Amino acid sequence: MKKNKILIIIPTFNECGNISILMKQIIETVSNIDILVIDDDSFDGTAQEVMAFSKVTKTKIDIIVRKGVRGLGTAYTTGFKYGLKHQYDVIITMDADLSHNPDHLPAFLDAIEKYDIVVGSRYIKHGGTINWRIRRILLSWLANKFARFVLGLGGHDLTSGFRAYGRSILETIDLDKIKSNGYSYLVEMLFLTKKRGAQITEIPIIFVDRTMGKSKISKQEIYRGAFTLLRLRFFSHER
Ligand SMILES: Nc1nc2c(ncn2[C@@H]2O[C@H](COP(=O)(O)OP(=O)(O)OP(=O)(O)O)[C@@H](O)[C@H]2O)c(=O)[nH]1
Ligand SMILES: [Mg+2]
Repeated sequence: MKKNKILIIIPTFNECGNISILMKQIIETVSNIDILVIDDDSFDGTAQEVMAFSKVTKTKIDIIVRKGVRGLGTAYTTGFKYGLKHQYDVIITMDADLSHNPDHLPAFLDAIEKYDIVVGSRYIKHGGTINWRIRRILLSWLANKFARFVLGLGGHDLTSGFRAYGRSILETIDLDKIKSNGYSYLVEMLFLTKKRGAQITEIPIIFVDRTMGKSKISKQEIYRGAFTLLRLRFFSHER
């Protein structure tokens, strides 16, 4: 069966300079997709940019502006709930900062026909990163090693946010019970879905480090992420 109702969700915080470029590239690459932006009340005009863009395109673009909350994890949850409620078959997540190239989307759509989750991986053959600072390479490498070691997960790029999810696997998860709210959310998602027997595959992506806008990853977030994985390993009832 062809999975044909597709939603791309894009969490944003101050991505005014990037978001329209990304949406334009997406629309030029794949047809019959809808877009949902989850913006945490950016102060650089991201939401206004999205609304203005949505008026000049035929593609269905929706935006949820969350006030008084911040966090990548709960932004994803908001997006997944929207996707399930509106009967999408496939939900794709992408970063707004042009790190995730829409040219890869057709490969995601192919693979999601056969798998529950498709993860865009920088660390398999034909995958890679462009322009990465050494600190980010090290951090990403360490985060992956740590996640694999602590949780025993397979896969090579457990923190990649470029993914496609089939609706049925998302339906098995109680999204409100996901406790991570930073980058460890992505690892927790794989951990929980794996426990439910998800068929997960990786496809290669070339990740381009952001050139516009600011990074949102903080030291505090890194420590919290590591702690979250340990909590999942030792205190989760899901084991
Ligand atoms: N809604 C929402 N989106 C967020 C939040 N934090 C980050 N994002 C978005 O999530 C995506 C990934 O965040 P990035 O800052 O690019 O994180 P990263 O790729 O690990 O780090 P850099 O590329 O180095 O900046 C981007 O689209 C951000 O705008 C947040 O608190 N709320
Ligand atoms: Mg980024």
